[in-house]
Amino acid sequence: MKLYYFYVAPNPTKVRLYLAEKHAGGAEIPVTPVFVDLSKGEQQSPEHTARNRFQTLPVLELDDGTYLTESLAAMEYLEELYPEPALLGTSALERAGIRELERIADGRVLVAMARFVHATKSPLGLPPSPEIAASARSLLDKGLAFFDGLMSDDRLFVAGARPTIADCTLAAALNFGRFGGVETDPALVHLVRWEAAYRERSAVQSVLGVG
Ligand SMILES: N[C@@H](CCC(=O)N[C@@H](CS)C(=O)NCC(=O)O)C(=O)O
Repeated sequence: MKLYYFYVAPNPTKVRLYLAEKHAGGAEIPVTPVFVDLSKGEQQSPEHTARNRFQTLPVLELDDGTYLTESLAAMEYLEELYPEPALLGTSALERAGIRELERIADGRVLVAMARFVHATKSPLGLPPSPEIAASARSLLDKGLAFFDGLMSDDRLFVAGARPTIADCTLAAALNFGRFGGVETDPALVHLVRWEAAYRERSAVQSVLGVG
């Protein structure tokens, strides 16, 4: 398999974090990373458009030539093939809860963060938009406050005692924010504590420490 990715970009980063966590837990998933330079517009090339008509990253190319073009679909596919260590829970209820947290991290933090960064200091050169920035910031602040409250019980990871895909998505989002000049409000002490501890993990550093 191949994973088409770009450093920092949050959607490929969440899949790379997922793969690093699986690898650290002993899963040998044969995925070759392939760099696509978003800063040069390579996602719009005919080669990449043939992989993904929406011209985005990540893309997971399977050995039979199938392309998976949504980060969550890619992680769920790999989880079904390589269930250990479980990053998506083991019981139906646990899986539902983890999926719910991942979707909240994606919709209310990652997407909001991406909109905010692209409306203020776009690494892709998009024009600034104070209106988009204001609405994205409002959504983002609510999402961040949610996770701060969730983690006020001093849990180690977003969904409890073990890392899951929800950590991958939330960490990828905050990492992109840091890259775009968005620091997490220090008043969100539980979120700040979780992120600092999560970024200390060697699996995480192997992804976030590069680029
Ligand atoms: N829903 C998609 C979103 C993919 C996406 O928007 N990727 C961004 C990078 S984080 C991208 O490739 N942007 C390039 C562009 O829009 O030109 C997923 O979860 O994979």
